[in-house]
Amino acid sequence: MIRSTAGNDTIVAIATPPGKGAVGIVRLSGPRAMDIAGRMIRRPLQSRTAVYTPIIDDQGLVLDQGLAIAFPAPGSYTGEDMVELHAHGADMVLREMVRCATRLGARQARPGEFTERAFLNEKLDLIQAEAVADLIESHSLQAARNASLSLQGRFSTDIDEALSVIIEMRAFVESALDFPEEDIDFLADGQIKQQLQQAIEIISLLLSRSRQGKQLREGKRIVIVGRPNVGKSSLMNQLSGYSTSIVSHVSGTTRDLVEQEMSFSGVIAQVTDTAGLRETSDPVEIEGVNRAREALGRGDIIIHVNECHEDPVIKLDNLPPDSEVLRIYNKIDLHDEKPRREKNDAVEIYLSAKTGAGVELLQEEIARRLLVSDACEPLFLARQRHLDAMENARRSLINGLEQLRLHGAGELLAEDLLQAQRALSELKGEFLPDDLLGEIFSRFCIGK
Ligand SMILES: Nc1nc2c(ncn2[C@@H]2O[C@H](COP(=O)(O)OP(=O)(O)OP(=O)(O)O)[C@@H](O)[C@H]2O)c(=O)[nH]1
Ligand SMILES: [Mg+2]
Repeated sequence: MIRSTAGNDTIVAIATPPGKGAVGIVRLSGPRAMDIAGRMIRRPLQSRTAVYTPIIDDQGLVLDQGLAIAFPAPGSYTGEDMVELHAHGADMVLREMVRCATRLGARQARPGEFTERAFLNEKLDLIQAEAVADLIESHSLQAARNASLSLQGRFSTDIDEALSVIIEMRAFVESALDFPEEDIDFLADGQIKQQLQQAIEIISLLLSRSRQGKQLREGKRIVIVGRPNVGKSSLMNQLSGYSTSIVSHVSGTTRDLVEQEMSFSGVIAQVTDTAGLRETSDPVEIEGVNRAREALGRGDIIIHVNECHEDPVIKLDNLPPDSEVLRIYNKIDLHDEKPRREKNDAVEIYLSAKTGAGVELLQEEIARRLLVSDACEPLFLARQRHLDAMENARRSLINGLEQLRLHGAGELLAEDLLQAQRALSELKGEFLPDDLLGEIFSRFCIGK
């Protein structure tokens, strides 16, 4: 199936990140890629071979000296004729190379357009295309490893396995509907029931690996909460290593959410400092407290800060169901306490956000919780779109099982199977409307 006519123009973009670098790469893709690049080096390109060459603009000026490599269609990343021009990593030169290519007839690529063309030319399915973006943006080695497996088609194969079971069932059910006189007894046969259960099982397993993978892809959210003045912002600053949040002896200093990305043993997480929780009549602080409660409701790890020997410890409500609370007893320096970790109804850590004593105990606890369990099965770095599609497929199959139980089989089971197949096919990018595809690729970086 040709997904759609991929671009029939030629696109160009810088493929390497902005800034200074040893090497910078400009890529061209499309029917005129060879012609335009050929005019920029004024010598023959060689297929899949690096040619050392001056790179020359349309006025005949040498821009740089570098390499040109041609990848003829269809054996290229996009499936079209492609050329890479490797120059030195100087922004100005690379931008001028792009301008020169556009003057010669190429068009500046949109974000993700190279990968979109790869998808449209069926070099990748949508899951693999999204894995490209995930690999580039991965926050940890574990995430990168799993993105790479998706890119190699590991997850697509799993979806195909579920799809093939569904398609087989559809063929059976549809033929029974077409030839009712054959009177295929679904219940007695038991095969459809078994296959339905098998498909539900495959998808349930995929869903659980995907939920964990989604967390790995997005990074967990850590929220610091507690009463005013207990040292939340001081702790935030200790964790980040610099003065992210304002600290003062005045109760109610923090009003807004203060967010900071931090790395714990190489795994990135989003940490949020919040306003102290208390009843107040100050309208600005009320808004701050509301925001703090909302943030609390979104947290994966809640750092509940209390002052050592303060009583009573306030009870947190609105905790998300799968969240974990780490209870901190701060300001041990004022109470002659030693830094330590205890385990009661929650993990409790005694520390001083002022001196830093005991902060490493908290960092260890956080790091332990950030690592998603390394199951033997790889995780799928899912997006919400994937989870929704799998949920829909699973729901349709469960409905189908119910139909089978109540009515033997029939039109409704056939419809459920069709819906399940459609949901999984959409996951791979088939039957997706163009605007949704456009939106998915627009989140990629330019040049990818
Ligand atoms: N001695 C001592 N003082 C601390 C410690 N942690 C914080 N403080 C002090 O306690 C006061 C409040 O600290 P903050 O970090 O601003 O507290 P907060 O919980 O963010 O306060 P709000 O934003 O008002 O809710 C400041 O004067 C800090 O210097 C600690 O471990 N030991
Ligand atoms: Mg504060």
